[in-house]
Amino acid sequence: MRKLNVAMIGGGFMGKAHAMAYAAMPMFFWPAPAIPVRKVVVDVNAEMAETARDRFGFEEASTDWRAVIARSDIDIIDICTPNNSHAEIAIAAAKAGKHIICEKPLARTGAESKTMLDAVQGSGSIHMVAFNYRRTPAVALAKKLIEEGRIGDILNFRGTYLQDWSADPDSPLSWRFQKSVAGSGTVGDIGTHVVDFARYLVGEIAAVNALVKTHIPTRPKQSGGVDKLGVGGGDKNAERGPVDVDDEMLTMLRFSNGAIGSIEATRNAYGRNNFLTFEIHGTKGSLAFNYERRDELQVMFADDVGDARGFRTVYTGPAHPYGSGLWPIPALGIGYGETKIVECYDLCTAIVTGKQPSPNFEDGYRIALIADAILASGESGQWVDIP
Ligand code: SOE
Repeated sequence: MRKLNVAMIGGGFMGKAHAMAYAAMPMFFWPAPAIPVRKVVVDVNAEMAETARDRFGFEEASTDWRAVIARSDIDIIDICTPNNSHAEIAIAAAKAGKHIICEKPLARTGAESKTMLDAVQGSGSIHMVAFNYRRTPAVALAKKLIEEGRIGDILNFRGTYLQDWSADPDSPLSWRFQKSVAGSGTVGDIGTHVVDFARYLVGEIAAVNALVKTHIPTRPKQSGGVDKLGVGGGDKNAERGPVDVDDEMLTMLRFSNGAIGSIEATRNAYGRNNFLTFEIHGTKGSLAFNYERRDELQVMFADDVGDARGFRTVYTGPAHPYGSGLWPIPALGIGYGETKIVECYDLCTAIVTGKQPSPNFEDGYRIALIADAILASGESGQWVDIP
């Protein structure tokens, strides 16, 4: 069976999820499209790189991503670093003809994302951007039902991504609050996951009209090399630094196919943890999903008989997308880790078949343009067309 040597750049929170997927993917999907080999992990200093090697099961550790990209034995460059380094690493990887998976959002802006798209075009690289939530079987099932016409023509998409890890004004100044590193706040970090759902399930977004707000203008600075998220993560008495990104967004959407919709995203919604949802209304029925109950898809068909009309709960399992590789009966449950295992399966399948996966850098670029338009509309108060 073909082996694919992986070099993972960044051994933090996302590195953990990706490393687990490399190890577990062939355990779930067998025969696997290929066996990913955890070859080398790169981190910012030798201690962190060695720790990541021991913890995540890589053969080697390095602090020099350029030298790793130059190696002829590496097939996949996996970018798990903060947003400001995605472009430089991806462009170097594309020049070296490597396959690339890049954490989301693709980059800080549409213009920066375009440099990455230009680099992969014609390079022979397979490229993927890691919007993993569309790999939840219930979300893929929604896509299948829509494609089969089971809810008719889509009229409306209503999406949310609500979290509360930054609701406390004394929670630490993660890089996610710094424009130079992150590009934007909720818009890029979590709003883009919902934009990915909207494009995947409904179609291209033509225009947005948004409200964008920063509620908490300063936060305590962090010390140490490891980024801290949320309550209890830092020293609330530390010197405070500026937050120069948004922490809440709300936008109306116009889709190219005539549907309309909305997206709300915030990391300051006390009581909401990973409340990533959509509700979709079509001419023949409706679908609703909530990631906090990610095994379930709520489905309503308008032609159900009168006294049984209403949403039904479909628990995903072997009969549903990716189900044959996951667990043998419905409702055993999938988690965040399984979405990454499915993502890894789709990446390896793309590499062995030579067909670009989705979402790829083209999708990442389109999503970045939509994020730019949301921010511009938040500034101007006007509808903004997506170029
Ligand atoms: C923080 O909001 C975060 O870690 C996001 O960056 C991820 O994309 C999301 O999956 C979980 O929350």
